Amino acid sequence: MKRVLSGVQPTSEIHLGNYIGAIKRFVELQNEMDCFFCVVDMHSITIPQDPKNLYENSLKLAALYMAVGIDPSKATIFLQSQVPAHAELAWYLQCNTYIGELNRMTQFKDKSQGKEVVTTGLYTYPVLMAADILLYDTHYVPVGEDQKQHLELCRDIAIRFNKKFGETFIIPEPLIAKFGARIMSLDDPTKKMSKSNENKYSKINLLDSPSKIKKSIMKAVTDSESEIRYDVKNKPGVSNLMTIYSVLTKTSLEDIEKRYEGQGYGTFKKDLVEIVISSLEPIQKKYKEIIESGEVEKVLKEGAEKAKEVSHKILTDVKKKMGFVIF
Ligand code: AQP
Repeated sequence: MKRVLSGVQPTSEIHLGNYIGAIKRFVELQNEMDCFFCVVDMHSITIPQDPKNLYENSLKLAALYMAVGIDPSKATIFLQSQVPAHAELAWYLQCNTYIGELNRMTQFKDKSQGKEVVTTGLYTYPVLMAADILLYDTHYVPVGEDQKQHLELCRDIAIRFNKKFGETFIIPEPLIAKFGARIMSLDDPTKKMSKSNENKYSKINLLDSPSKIKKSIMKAVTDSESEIRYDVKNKPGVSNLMTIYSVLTKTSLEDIEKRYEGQGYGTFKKDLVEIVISSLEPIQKKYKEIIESGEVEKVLKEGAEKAKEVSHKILTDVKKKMGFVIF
């Protein structure tokens, strides 16, 4: 059976971009493949985190994984920091990664820009991500479009390692959706919807209240026309809202265009508000039940055991190939 691994950072609330670009697809994949879904808490400390928030957000994200429909009896859910092999393999891989490669990472350039101090963790983050993936003999990695470059680096590192030390790693393939892999910010549709955007109306979080959802969508930047037409270049705001509409209702873009022909943005936005609220309502209800049940920690403990077992085999192989003494 082919294996899938992916992760989300527990940096703050999980938004619709994370959901449509990645997490929603995790649920579909769990029925077809052997899936490992990780809360990548170690990645999140590449930028400063308040310890209390990190703790709470990590458990919240695990509960959200389950609330969207990831079933712990089908897929392994775990915390990255509970499996020390991630950090260990990251070091071995760092010693096989070049500074020039990391210098080319656009996410590092974006996230470090204008900062007075930048940690080495932010710089080497893509190598830790490569370790996360390679540690599980992963075939497929479902991610949003923004992770494409990191996935390419992961593949380059794996190919180089295999050439140098002999066949060790499976070369993973990214699974990037043809549609919805880059949900844009509601306040600026030329930028991706992002956790770090300080404008709370730039995004819709999965646990947002109906009134916050309504306000965010009604305030969403569109254009000076009134036509509901999918045209990313000339109408990025409307096209982004249409993408969300289309993914959540499984309606084609052509059908949306027909449905709203001759109607203004107001009607379209009002309908979208209802669609988003009703799509998130069952997730929010399930989330509440999961939190109240107290089952999250049990799921994470069992997940970590399974993840340790699988990763230990690959890590041992890596160490042997590199010449480390193993008793
Ligand atoms: N806007 C997006 N559209 C589609 N997919 C997205 N992803 C992130 N933003 C979008 C995908 O969600 C998964 C988890 O993301 P993450 O938390 O690991 O990474 P991130 O890029 O740091 O998330 P944010 O929200 O964009 O945070 P900041 O503000 O730090 O930049 C990944 O598969 C990602 O591709």
